Amino acid sequence: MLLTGAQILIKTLIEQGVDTVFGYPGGTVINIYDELYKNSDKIHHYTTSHEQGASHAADGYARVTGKTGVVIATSGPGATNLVTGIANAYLDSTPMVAITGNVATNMLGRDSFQEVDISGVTMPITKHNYLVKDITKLAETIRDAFALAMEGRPGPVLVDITKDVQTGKTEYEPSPASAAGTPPEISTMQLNDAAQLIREAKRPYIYCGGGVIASNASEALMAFADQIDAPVGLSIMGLTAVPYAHPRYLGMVGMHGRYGATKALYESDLLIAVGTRFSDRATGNKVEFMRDRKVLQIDIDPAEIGKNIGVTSCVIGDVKGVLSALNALLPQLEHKDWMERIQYMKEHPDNNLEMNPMRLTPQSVIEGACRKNGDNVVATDVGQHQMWTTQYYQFKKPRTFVTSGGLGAMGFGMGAAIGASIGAGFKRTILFTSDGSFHMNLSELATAVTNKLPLIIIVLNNRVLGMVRQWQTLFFDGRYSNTTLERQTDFVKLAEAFGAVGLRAETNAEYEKCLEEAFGYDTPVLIDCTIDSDERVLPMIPPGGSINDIILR
Ligand SMILES: Cc1ncc(C[n+]2csc(CCOP(=O)(O)OP(=O)(O)O)c2C)c(N)n1
Repeated sequence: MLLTGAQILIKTLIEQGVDTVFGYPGGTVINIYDELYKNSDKIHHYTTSHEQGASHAADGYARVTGKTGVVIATSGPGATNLVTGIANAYLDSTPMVAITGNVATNMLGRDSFQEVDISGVTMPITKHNYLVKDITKLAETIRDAFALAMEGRPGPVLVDITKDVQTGKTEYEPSPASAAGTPPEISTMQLNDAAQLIREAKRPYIYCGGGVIASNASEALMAFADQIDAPVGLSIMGLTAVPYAHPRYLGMVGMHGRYGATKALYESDLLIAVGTRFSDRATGNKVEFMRDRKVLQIDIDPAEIGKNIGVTSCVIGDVKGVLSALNALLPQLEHKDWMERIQYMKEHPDNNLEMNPMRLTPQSVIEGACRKNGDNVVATDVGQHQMWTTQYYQFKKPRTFVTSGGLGAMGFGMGAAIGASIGAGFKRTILFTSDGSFHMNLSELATAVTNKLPLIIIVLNNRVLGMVRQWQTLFFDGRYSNTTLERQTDFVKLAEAFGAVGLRAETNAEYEKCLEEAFGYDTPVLIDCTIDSDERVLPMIPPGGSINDIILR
């Protein structure tokens, strides 16, 4: 079959099972968009307000579905607008294929109109990227890109396709979807060593990250925790791997983690790290973090072993496979005293937040929405509201929390919530955001309205860049440099201007009424919640600190 490059691209996307893409048109992808138009019964394209929003939407879609998210952008500014989304996917290990157009091959490298060397720009933030200059390589490149995005530790792959490749013609041979690469074989020696360490441990502690979710290993993890009789603390990316209500759940570890989760980690004698990369936000002072405990690291990515934390032992492999193998190898273990101590730490967290119950507090905002939302999807932006969500939202199922964990990109939320809602089958999705983050990509409200998405956007409006302000309060003697923006934006009117419903709450009673109303709509609703500018996220371990430095009040 003789087809154009643009036709081959769409055919190969359909081969890969892609039925949803996010993006924004432009001159160097106009041929691709023409083919999308002709194939709109097979692939639904969502046009966002900005390419950054499209890249975050592809990310949110991938996290909720477990499939690879796809985003398309034109050359030059379209491509560079994807960079934050690609970096975000890289740091949070989200499978993504980003497709960009570029100028014709004979115009490359000449500073042509809208030309940017996007493969060069994204080299450090992709698993791999391709510049396709030869049409005969196009189909196999797309297939490789999908295989690579999912293989081993997932991540983003970029394919930059020159204009002449899109318009040229070549033979196309259909092919089945790329097979998900077989995970590396698990070493029996490593398994035996790990089992030995676990048997010897008196106070084992499981610390799990996003790898557990990526590997769909939630059930295997809970079975493992039961079998070795250990509690589970989580990184931000690991949240949802264990339900909030599970007796072994301790919550998030680290700078803004739960007190009990971090304290118990420090009291453990064996830390079993599962699918996590030991981000500095989680570990704080690495010397203190390591003191007096052995570390067993389980990860599919060999490059992660010992990268941030020296380990006693490791097992390289798909997390689900490793946990099941360990379960088969180990007897039922019991750590009665340790688990009693854990229970005590969980029930006696010295972290009473000084929130005034007469006002609308972050806790009441998040818990109120949680009570209503059941087990639907939650997205956040970045800042204090993100951390309050990790603390108070009672997640029930994996793949229901979409947040910018590694990059911490303000502006992530709107795009991510859109992609997540679409991925979950147009399901109700709550976005917790704040005035700073929301200002960054609020134009995506238009996308949500156009597509009639059942989003509830809850703005924890403290009228400041809260998280930075909190640092200024604690470490800069209250010199609030540029965190009090004094913007006059009326979020209710703004929502209405975009065609969404806008509601406002200043008290708990008003908030309850707003929630009641919001859950009655199946189109976007924004609730502007007034909270105090000085609310803090506590506990907090200062950067580079340890449990000894924890701030509780
Ligand atoms: C794109 C981007 N720019 C700057 C920052 C640095 N930063 C981290 S948190 C924060 C404040 C966030 O303010 P807001 O969105 O209002 O949330 P709040 O902390 O008030 O809940 C800033 C500026 C960032 N994370 N991302």
